Amino acid sequence: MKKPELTVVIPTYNESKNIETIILRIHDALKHFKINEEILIVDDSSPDGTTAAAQKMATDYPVRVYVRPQRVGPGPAILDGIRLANAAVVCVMDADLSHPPEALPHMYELIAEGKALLVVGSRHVSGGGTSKWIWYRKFFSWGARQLGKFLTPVHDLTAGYFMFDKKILAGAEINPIGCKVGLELMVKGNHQGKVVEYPIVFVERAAGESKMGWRETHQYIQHLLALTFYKIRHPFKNR
Ligand SMILES: Nc1nc2c(ncn2[C@@H]2O[C@H](COP(=O)(O)OP(=O)(O)OP(=O)(O)O)[C@@H](O)[C@H]2O)c(=O)[nH]1
Ligand SMILES: [Mg+2]
Repeated sequence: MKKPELTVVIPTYNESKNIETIILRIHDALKHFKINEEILIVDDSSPDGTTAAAQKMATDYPVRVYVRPQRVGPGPAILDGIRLANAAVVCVMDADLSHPPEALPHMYELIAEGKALLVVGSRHVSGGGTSKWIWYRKFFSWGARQLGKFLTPVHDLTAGYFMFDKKILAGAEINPIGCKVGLELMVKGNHQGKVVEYPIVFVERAAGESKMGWRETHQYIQHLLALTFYKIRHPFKNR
């Protein structure tokens, strides 16, 4: 495999219904812009055959599959993916097609042209949005954003779709509580404020089941508290 310019890390658990489509859409979107990618699937031994479905795709597409022995949550899977990425630029996205792969070349361009070190696929800037969210989900999402305003100027701080130059990891202690690795990078990454929000429309998952619940909400609140203490100790970071 030629050295990739971009590694796309996808944590998976029971995503066999989505895996083929997400890989095809990522590859098509990037091929068009002649960007060499590596798609790194980090699967927690899903019982539904996600690993086998991803390995099958690896014969025809630049796919690597890393299998972890048991389910530990998307956060640790994403960190493993980042650690194993071969490219200098890394993107993290979900497998359930909520994050449009067609945004990838545009996000990559912002980094390649030196305009950003971290790009957030954002639902909360002009041109971005969410489809079909019921009112209480909108309310919780709004509440979560209000809690985090002190931490970062980024509007979509719970974004699960983000891309960064690995340089921002140098000397940064990336250790999120839960799955919000993007938020951890916004606050602790060495990006010197070079963060751009690229608008995306978040699409509801069509196949497979959501794995998010109260445990994740609880972890998110703990994570916000930990980052608040971090911010108090490092008030000038990325200013
Ligand atoms: N490796 C790994 N991946 C996971 C785990 N739990 C969830 N994921 C993956 O993490 C990504 C996000 O999970 P989702 O269930 O879509 O969470 P969500 O987007 O907050 O919730 P929905 O909007 O309801 O889909 C998906 O690609 C999941 O397959 C896990 O325990 N291990
Ligand atoms: Mg999802």
